[in-house]
Amino acid sequence: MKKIKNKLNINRRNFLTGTASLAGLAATASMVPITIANANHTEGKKGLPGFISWKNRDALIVHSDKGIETHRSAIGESLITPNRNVYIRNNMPTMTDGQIGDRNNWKVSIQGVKNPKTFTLAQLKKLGHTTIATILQCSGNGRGFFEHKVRGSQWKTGAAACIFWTGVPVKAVVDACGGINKDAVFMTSAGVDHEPTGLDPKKAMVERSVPKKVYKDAMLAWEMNGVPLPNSHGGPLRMVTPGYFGINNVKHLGKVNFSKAESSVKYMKKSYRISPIGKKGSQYPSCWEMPVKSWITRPTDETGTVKAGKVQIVGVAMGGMKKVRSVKVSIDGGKSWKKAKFVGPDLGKYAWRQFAFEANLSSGTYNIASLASNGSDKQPELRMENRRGYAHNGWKDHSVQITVV
Ligand SMILES: Nc1nc2c(c(=O)[nH]1)N[C@H]1C(S)=C(S)[C@@H](COP(=O)(O)O)O[C@H]1N2
Ligand SMILES: [Mo]
Repeated sequence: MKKIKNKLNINRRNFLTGTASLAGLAATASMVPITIANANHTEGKKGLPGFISWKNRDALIVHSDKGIETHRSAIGESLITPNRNVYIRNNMPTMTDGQIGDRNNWKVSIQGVKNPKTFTLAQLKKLGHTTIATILQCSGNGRGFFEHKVRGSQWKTGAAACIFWTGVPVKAVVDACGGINKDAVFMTSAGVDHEPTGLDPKKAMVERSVPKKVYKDAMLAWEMNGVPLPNSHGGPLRMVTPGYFGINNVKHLGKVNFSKAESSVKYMKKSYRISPIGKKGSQYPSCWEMPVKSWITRPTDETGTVKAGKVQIVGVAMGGMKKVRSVKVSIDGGKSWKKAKFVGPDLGKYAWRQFAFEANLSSGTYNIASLASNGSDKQPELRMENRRGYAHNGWKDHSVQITVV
């Protein structure tokens, strides 16, 4: 890690060439990421932040330069979400090429194993190679439907994507280190994107603990949908925790530690806790496993006028930790339901499936809803009220209102 740190330290100066001082930045820690992101990234074309100017502006809704979601209609157009349409959620600014340096020389240290080791990306590539499809979904996806005043990006459905990752299974890395320590309870992954900011790591480091068992399906990914992992998505290396909310998929991965205790950083202890409105604290459940969920992607109020006759109702459905088994569609706001058909290939239990339902609609207004089941659980009608608007999978809020002419 030493070499990377040195590089980052040089770059830290670049952050501070403006009027801000390091002490000043630290004093306003909660506001800093925005300030730094602005200083670091020039305004890109078409109103996209410069660090993602290569993305498809038309498919995206820009909440801030740290929160950019995919339009509902854009998600439905393909089973795999193309990189140019994938949402962005940054707690810290995306690392630049200069901060990352030679990608093959990127280092990740593996701890809490029999023989702790640091691997370069080039070395990881020799340990194993696989590709899996998973859903990356922000814990706050659907926050925009909550009615109490919730802090954070007001995501509706677009802080989610289905992605092919290529990398090395964590299991292969662990085996190369002689196995996990017997007393480990968590797999704790840390990003190094906080380093260039010079902020207090306890407040700024994205370090996430998940139950140790997650390692069995997890991977260290260097490719996303067939191209080297873009910086904005955590390049050159990120943790992928299938079935677990976005935050656990740590970008700019610098360390994986099989630890006895949960990480004590803010992003573990304080944030991403599902607590009742008005309450907070680390005793509440962390945003870990994703629940079963689905939503309609076409037609929506974004897709224009719907003509009377045969209408293809299309959407995506995910099972969470289990394979999604069935989806029902309602065109009368949930009074009656009919089974939809899955279409396209099944990319495994951690990917979503597209579904289609053909309805014969005469002119009028319709409330179209979808309801997915994974065999054990199905979507509830209503959201689970909680302080930060996490884990929304209620079908009612996710329904769409359309007018047929
Ligand atoms: N190192 C690091 N990892 C991170 C984040 C971050 O800011 N820094 N954001 C997290 C959150 S909240 C989400 S939802 C996903 C977003 O991934 P994306 O920007 O590639 O879509 O990355 C997670 N991993
Ligand atoms: Mo997130």
